[in-house]
Amino acid sequence: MDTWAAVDLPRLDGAGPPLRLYDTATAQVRPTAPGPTATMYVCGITPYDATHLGHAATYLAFDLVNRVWRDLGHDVHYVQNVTDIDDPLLERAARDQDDWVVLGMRETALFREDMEALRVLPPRHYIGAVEAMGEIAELVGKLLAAGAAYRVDDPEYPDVYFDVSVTGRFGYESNYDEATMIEIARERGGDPDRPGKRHPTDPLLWRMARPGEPSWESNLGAGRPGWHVECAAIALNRLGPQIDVNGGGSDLIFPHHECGAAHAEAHTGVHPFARHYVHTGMIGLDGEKMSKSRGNLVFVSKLRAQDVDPNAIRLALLAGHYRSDRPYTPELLATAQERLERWRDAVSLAAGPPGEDLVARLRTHLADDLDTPRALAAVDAWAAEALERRGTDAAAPALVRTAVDALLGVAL
Ligand code: 5CA
Ligand code: ZN
Repeated sequence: MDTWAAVDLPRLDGAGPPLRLYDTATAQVRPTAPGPTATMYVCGITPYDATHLGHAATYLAFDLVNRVWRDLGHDVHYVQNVTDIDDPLLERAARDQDDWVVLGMRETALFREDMEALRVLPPRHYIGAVEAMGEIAELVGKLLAAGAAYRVDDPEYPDVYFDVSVTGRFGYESNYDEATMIEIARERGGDPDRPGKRHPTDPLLWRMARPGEPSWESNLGAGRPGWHVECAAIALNRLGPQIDVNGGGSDLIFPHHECGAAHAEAHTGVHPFARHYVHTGMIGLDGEKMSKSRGNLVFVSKLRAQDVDPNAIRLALLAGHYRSDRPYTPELLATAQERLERWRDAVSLAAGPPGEDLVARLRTHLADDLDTPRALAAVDAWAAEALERRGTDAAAPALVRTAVDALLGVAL
């Protein structure tokens, strides 16, 4: 698929400390240690509805990972998928008497526009499940051949499942016990009670064609893939057997990232698949997680249509720490708009307090598990001093404008 347009990324002199991120698997904030090319796979949208502020917050967090790594001089190989065939898409299309292909294309196009407006650096590869169908089926075939997968004993629909016991490590990513895994799998699209499975948490790899459902021909028989193997195949084939960051919202910790990691590791023998499993908190509205299925959504595109500056949306979502579940409120956006104006006023002055110290603080705070609340507070402090005319450094406003652009992605 086409990715979205590149965003201008200015260079800053010098460098900050290495990026440290919280890793779900080891439950620790640990330094990332990428080579010259850092590799990141972030799960993309299921395009049955428009981008809401929860999605945006998640992609903004990984955009900061991208920006901090680039500021440290790494090249970043970033891959994202689009789950353009899955049950939720088919259900929504049926409900609205829409064509699932058209629905997926329309919402993906809108997502790209939203990401571009939010100044999110595009992934190098933006891959739909449908276009990756051949490679997904191939990975399923290899897992079957290796004995890591099996067919359920169902004469009508001999679907293919992954055997979670093969790696001997299932559960290492989420750290959930089996009862918890079963419970969560049931809530999030799994089928722990299906007869014929070896373990309740074994995830679907290939669903044989059902009447009235889209399907693709393959060596496995006509059908369509399970969800986790889609991401495992797309990531492995572009980024290799081990990646620096595997990312998504906290609702992907289990089963999605646990299963994706198990698929990859069963295939390659390389552990861990990701050096860091990084998860963002959920954005809520009126006390509930913002989600397509609940319908309590604030869409990025609606805010844009109301002429809200996307830089203010960025600041609103970066005002909280990426790992905390946090509510969205109209006040959050109003505060962000005021902050944006203050920052713009400050960088428009002829002089300000020296900017080098602020650049160092921004780098330090972001390197510390993306501490955006403190990073924003540091810019606030510089802007307040500048607006009180307490600085005489004529180069400072331009330097701060560049740093806020490069590191926070906010155009002043
Ligand atoms: N296509 C799959 C991943 S392969 C999927 O989860 N799609 S999604 O459209 O449901 O979500 C896209 C991303 O947004 C995921 O990382 C998900 O964890 C994140 N997300 C969904 N709702 C929220 C929310 N309320 N707050 C923060 N992030 C969210
Ligand atoms: Zn995914």
